[in-house]
Amino acid sequence: MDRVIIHVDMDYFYAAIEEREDPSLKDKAVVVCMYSNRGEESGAVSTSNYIARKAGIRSAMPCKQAKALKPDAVFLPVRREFYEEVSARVMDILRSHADSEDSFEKISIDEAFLEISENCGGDFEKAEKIGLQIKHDVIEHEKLTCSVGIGPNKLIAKMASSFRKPDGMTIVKPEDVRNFLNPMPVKKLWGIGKVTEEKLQQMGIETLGQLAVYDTQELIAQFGKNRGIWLKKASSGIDESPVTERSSADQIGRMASLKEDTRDDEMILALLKELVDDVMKKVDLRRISFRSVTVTVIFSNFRMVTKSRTLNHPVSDRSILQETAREMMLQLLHESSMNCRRIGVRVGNLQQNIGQKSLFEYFER
Ligand code: TTP
Ligand code: MG
Ligand code: MG
Repeated sequence: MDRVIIHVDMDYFYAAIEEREDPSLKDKAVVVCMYSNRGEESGAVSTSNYIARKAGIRSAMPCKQAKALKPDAVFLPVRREFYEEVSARVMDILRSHADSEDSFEKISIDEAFLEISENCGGDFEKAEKIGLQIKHDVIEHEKLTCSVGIGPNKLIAKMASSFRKPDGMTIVKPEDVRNFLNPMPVKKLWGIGKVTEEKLQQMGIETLGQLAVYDTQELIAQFGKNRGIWLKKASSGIDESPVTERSSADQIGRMASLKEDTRDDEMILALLKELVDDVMKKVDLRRISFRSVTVTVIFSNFRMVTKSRTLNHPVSDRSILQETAREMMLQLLHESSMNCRRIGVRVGNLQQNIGQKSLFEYFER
């Protein structure tokens, strides 16, 4: 029986909730802003509705810039806890369509994977009906729209859900995977960021079709073993990763105290780098990849704050860990002006690396 996976992503989630709560916002540009503790002038756009996007407003853009682009837009502050409640109810609806409790994986506040192989018996026509039912249920219970992607694995389902948005549904059958991926620019591959995109561009690789036929050994030489193999597999539409609820049990972390309580960012980042190096030593030793990164700060009054990020796919790359940890640490530090006492970094969602043997089993058939 073919695997059938659904990925659901809510449309302009925070802004859609705000629209639902206040019908007078309908037909207006709505921008939800994350204001920093330095006041309204220094916030970043969390998300915006599609009317605002037409004016060029994008997530992570400074709110000031958004205001300049669309002065008549309605600007609202993020109400994260409220959105979490809505998210929990949406997730319950989605979970109810999965094969079982274990066949469900929430990957962010507004998206999840569900395995429906058994529910549809591997039949993509039946899968389409389940997809429509999900959209119907979400509208009926939460008055929100979502976009649905259906495919033979998580990677394809994820890319399919963003293919038509908002309120879309895209079905990619196993036999259509190559046609779906081939014409796409490489940056559309789930898990490719700016750095990889630029490197691929320098190698003359623009589309996923080109990447899929590129020499594997050459990709490994350029990107390292794990990443090289991943690029080859993913661009060919292959992804065997299972749909599973995340467990936090397996983690590798390091914490340490600063020599003295301090707000010197350079000193804090230097210690963070040492901790990252220690964590990477263990990651290398155990030949594992990680998919989540968490940083922790304990301030001099013993208040503890943490920040986590889930990566698009497992990596065992020092520079990705270093960059991700550094970025989140700076975000945490900007949230308070108090001296820091202790900091920590940990990686989670661990999985064993693919060994040399399975590499050649896979590519020299
Ligand atoms: P997304 O699903 O990326 O975006 P979205 O739901 O707003 O819009 P789309 O229709 O394109 O899916 O993110 C979900 C929520 O996460 C989003 O509503 C707000 C929040 N978010 C941020 O706070 N900052 C960001 O940079 C992004 C991308 C999202
Ligand atoms: Mg969304
Ligand atoms: Mg999302």
